[in-house]
Amino acid sequence: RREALGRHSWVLHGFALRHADGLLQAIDAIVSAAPWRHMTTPGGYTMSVESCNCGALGWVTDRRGYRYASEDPLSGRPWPPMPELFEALALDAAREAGFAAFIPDACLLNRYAPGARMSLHQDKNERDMSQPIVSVSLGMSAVFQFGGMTRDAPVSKVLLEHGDVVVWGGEDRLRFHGIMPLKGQPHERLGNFRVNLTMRKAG
Ligand code: MD5
Ligand code: FE
Repeated sequence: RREALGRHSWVLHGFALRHADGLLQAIDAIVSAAPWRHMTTPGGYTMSVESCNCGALGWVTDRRGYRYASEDPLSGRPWPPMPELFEALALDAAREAGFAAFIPDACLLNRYAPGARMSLHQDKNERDMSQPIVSVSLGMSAVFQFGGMTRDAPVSKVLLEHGDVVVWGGEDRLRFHGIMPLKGQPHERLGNFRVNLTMRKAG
């Protein structure tokens, strides 16, 4: 089922379900090389989500700011490569949402435990804003907040469940968005966690 979120954004319900096992295996391999860590914002706050990256570029934040980096600051080594399954799924989902030939070079993995959240923000560290963003939700359900072009614009709420894929492009790419504090039942596969993959063309 394809649900319109905005004029250029879609929730593809259950789109990643048949790949869940492969995705979870690939995630285990990634975090054994680039472990989950709480990053620090430029303002000095520790993020409640734990993050890591795979692909040529990875999104990082610390006291110096937000940016994309080709190496993991924890190890000084390149991020683990993007699994072919991630790339294929992103390309398929983007095509389903009307964006041809999306080739991501960056995948941010976010892990939410109960209470973890992501406050309203815009994604604007990427070079080419005409490229869409594809996100894959796994594990516990979360309430996604989809806002407008300013922080104070009204926000709609959408439940994102295990296997859902969301594609944002065009004018919706720069909307404010966030994740409400995680709560609810543990997931049968992931227990007390939600994991989100955010695939982007960053460079
Ligand atoms: C998450 N992550 O569930 C979300 C999924 C992030 C982040 O927001 O920056 O790590 S991606 C949601 C998203 C991405 C790009 C644009 C929009 C939403 N949008 O315009 O609403 O961990
Ligand atoms: Fe974001």
